[in-house]
Parts: sequence; structure tokens; C-alpha cells
Amino acid sequence: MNNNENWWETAVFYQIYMPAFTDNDTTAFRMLNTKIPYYRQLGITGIWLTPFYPSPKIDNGYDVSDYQNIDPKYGTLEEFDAFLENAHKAGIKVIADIVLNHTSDQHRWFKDSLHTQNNKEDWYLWSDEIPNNWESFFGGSAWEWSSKRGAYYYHSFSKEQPDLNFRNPDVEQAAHDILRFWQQRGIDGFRLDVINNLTTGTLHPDNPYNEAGEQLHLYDVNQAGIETILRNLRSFCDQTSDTGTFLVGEISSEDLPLIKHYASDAMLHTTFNFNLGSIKTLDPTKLHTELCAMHPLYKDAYPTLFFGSHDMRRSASRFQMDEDQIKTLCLLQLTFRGIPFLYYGEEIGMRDQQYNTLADAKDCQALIAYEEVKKRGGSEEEAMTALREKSRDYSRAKMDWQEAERQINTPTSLLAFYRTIITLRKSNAALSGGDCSSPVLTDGILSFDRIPPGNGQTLRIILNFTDLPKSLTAWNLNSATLLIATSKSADNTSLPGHSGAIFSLPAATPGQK
Ligand code: TEU
Repeated sequence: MNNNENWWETAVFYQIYMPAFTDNDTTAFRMLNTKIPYYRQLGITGIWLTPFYPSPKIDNGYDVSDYQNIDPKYGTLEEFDAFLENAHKAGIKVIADIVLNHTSDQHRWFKDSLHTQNNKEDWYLWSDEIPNNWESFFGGSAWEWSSKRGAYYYHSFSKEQPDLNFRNPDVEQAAHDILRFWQQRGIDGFRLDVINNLTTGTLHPDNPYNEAGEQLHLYDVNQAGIETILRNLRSFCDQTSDTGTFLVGEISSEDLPLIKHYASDAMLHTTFNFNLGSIKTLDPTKLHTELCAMHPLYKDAYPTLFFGSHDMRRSASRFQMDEDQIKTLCLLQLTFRGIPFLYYGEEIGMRDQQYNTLADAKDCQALIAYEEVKKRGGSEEEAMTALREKSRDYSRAKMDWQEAERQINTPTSLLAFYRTIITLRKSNAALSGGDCSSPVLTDGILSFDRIPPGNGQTLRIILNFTDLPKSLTAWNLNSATLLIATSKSADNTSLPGHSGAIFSLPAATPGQK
């Protein structure tokens, strides 16, 4: 793949989780419009907006009731257009989250599908009897009885999110129409929600269980026909856009070769790798293992680099990081080869919000987990434990604009550090489009080189993920220039615990040791 060929290959994305951007005084899009200078100073060049369409918000917008409009809570189409125009003027591309696997049960299509003898009869997955043991990803059976239609329908998430039937070509056509609608409004790409879940084949028999009694989603994802749907989607997007519509897929799988398989010239541009993105601890060995597994696979595509999202605990809390550790991880995320996706608030060190009562819980996955325990006769305490375990509310607090204001003009702030690294990444050919050596792990230190195209200088990134100071003599940095470090006491000979640095190597320095 040619370097710098497509805008997304050098982009730094920033995820905006829409419910965290509501405001009592104005609409989300009006407010976001006023915040464009903030994103601009941070230096990000792409924004991923989570679903902003009309929705009953059972799943915070991932239950869409109208794909071609804006939820009144977030604004109007005109306000969306104004936001998009201003983002573009600021050099920021915007991608929209599209949920094609399922709609809301309040969508017109589903309401029509409740009645047979109309043209939406076959748009969802209906069955007179429960055909298999498939479980919803949120827990409980994936089949729900509809007394209106007198049949069961399939929902791989909540019962208010019925799955569309992608065996029906009209459904595929409708999906293309949705993409076209937003492309025409100027959207630059799509984040495709659970895209390998689309039901494209015949309904298979029962899913097996693992030793822990958890269902293995063998027959309800990655079904025959999914590749054709993705190829069609890609060629549709390529045909209907001059500047290229970026497609990033959320793949529910831990099978890395499969996750990569969907990122190809014929299907998606890239895919989220949760094996790395949702690691539980900041263990250098684990980090190294996941990077080494991912790096060689993505030769003809760029992998994604993220450690937070609206579906997991915030990285600062999950890894119990102090500011030095956050900066060290930031260096990794913004200097390794891949497309970084920051989760809103990471740049100011936002941590998980806490909540204690059932009444505070909003996430449907948590509420379903609670109900499932109760249904099985579990105690209130057990139900609350399940709720807390499954909850995704922790990372979904409102953006802390006050803290952002506080950090914006403070040169020593975390925000300023993110800004510096993003600026360097954008201006440095080795970081934005260069090759990357395989990461090496030596005694808790992760290091790799970024090699620019042409004659530019190679950068060596060295990250100390231990709490002990480490000598750098083995890295041969005598004639290297220290460009940036997370700590003032870092130099060419040593790194303090939990710190990292970028060195520029003189032309003659031999490659990575
Ligand atoms: O997530 C899919 C998904 O795999 C998660 O719901 C996962 O099961 C959960 O996070 C584990 O804790 C996507 C969206 O990102 C998520 O917000 C939606 O709820 C889901 O799809 C359904 O649309």
C-alpha cells in the first residue's frame, strides 16, 4: 500500500459518544459546533460520532428508529450540516456510526413487519417456533415472542433491537440507501457496528457452550454470505465517493486473523482489534504479545490503535494509571503503526464514573444482566454484582469541559502532552506513514523503530512500562537526539519508571537491536 495514499491512513480519530455531549441549554450538534476549536487545538483529524439518529435509546442510540434523521435531543439535520461543514473547514473528517445489524423495534420497518402480507414481512428474522438455543450478546434468549405477529423474532442484542434479515436483497439495498444519504450530506466514512453479525445465511442449529457454560457464538456470527455483503458495501461506497469513504468495522470476534481478514482491499479499510484494545492490565508482556500478533498481519492495511471506548472501562481506571503512565501509553498509541482512536476525555485523564444504586444504572446490558440473575432466582446482591460487572455506564460520563478548559492553556498538562505528540505525529513522515519494526520487549521495556519513506531520520520509541528506572545503554543512543520524553529526567542513557521517549537516530545508526 502506498504511504499517505488515503486520508485515514494518517488520521488521528477521536470518538464522540453522543449521550455524553448533551447539554441542557442547547442541542448536542450546536454545542459540538462551538467546540471545534477545541478539537482543532488538540490536533485530531477525524471524529467518530456514535449513533445520532432518532432512537428510543434503549441502547443509547444503537437502536435506530430512523436512519435518515437526527435525534431531536442532538439537534436537526441543519445543525448537523453546520457542524460537518465547520469540522471540514477545520481539517477534521467525520465518520458516522451505522448500525446495520438491527433496528429499533420502533422503526417503521419493524412495525410493518409485525404484519404479514406486506412488503416488510421478510425484513426481520421470524420463526413460528424457537429454532435454536441462540443467546443474545446481552444475555438471555435471542428469540422474543411477538403476539402481534404470532411468531418469534431474532435479536442478537436487546429485544428492542430486532435483527434485520440480510438474506433479503431489499434489506441490503436499504442499507446502501442509508449510506448514500449520509455520503451526500458530506460524511467521510462509517464505523460499522457489529458488522460480522449480519444474518446472511440460513439459521443454523444450536450454538455450543464452553467449559464455563458460556455460549460460543459459532453459528450466529460470520455466516456464509457476509463477505459478499461487505464487498458490495465497499464497492458501493467506492463508486459513490470521490475522496474515498473510510470503512472501519467493529468485528465481534477474538480471532485475529479473521478480524484482519475483513480488512482488505475488497472489504473494509480496517477493523477494530479488541484483543489489544480491551486488554485488562497494562502488562508489558501482554501488550507486546498483542502488538506482535497484530503488526505482521496488517501489512496491506493499517490496524486500529485504541485502549478505550463506550463499551469498556476507561483506560485510566482500567489500568489504574497515574499521569506518567497515561503519557507512556499515549506515546505508544500515537507512535506505533496504525490508526489511533482516542476516546473522548482520555486527553484530560478522565476516569470511570462510579455509581451505586440500581436507579443510577442506565446501560441496558447491565439491566438485562440484573434481570437474568433475578429470573434464575438469584439474590439482590448477586443481581447487583452482575449489573456492576456488565455495566458500560462507567466510561459514559459527560465530557468534563471544565477540566478541559483548565488544561487547555497549561503547558504542563496532559492535554498539552497529547497535543504535542499529535502535532509531531502529523508533521513527521516516519510517524505518519513510515514503516515500523517489530516491537521488541526487553526487561519490561517496549521499543520499536519508525522508518520514514525516502531519506528521513528513523525514530526509535522506547517505553518503560515497569515502575523501575532502566538503563538505555543497550539501545545505542549515544548519537541519537531525544525528541520528546514523558519525563524530565529521561535522557539518552536512562528512562525513569513508567516513562517513554522518542529518539531521532543519526543516519548511520544500525537498526533496532
Ligand atoms: O457493540 C457490540 C458488542 O460486542 C458489545 O455490545 C459487547 O457485547 C459489550 O460491549 C461487552 O461488554 C456494539 C456497540 O459498540 C454497543 O455499544 C452496542 O450496544 C452494540 O453494538 C449493539 O448495537
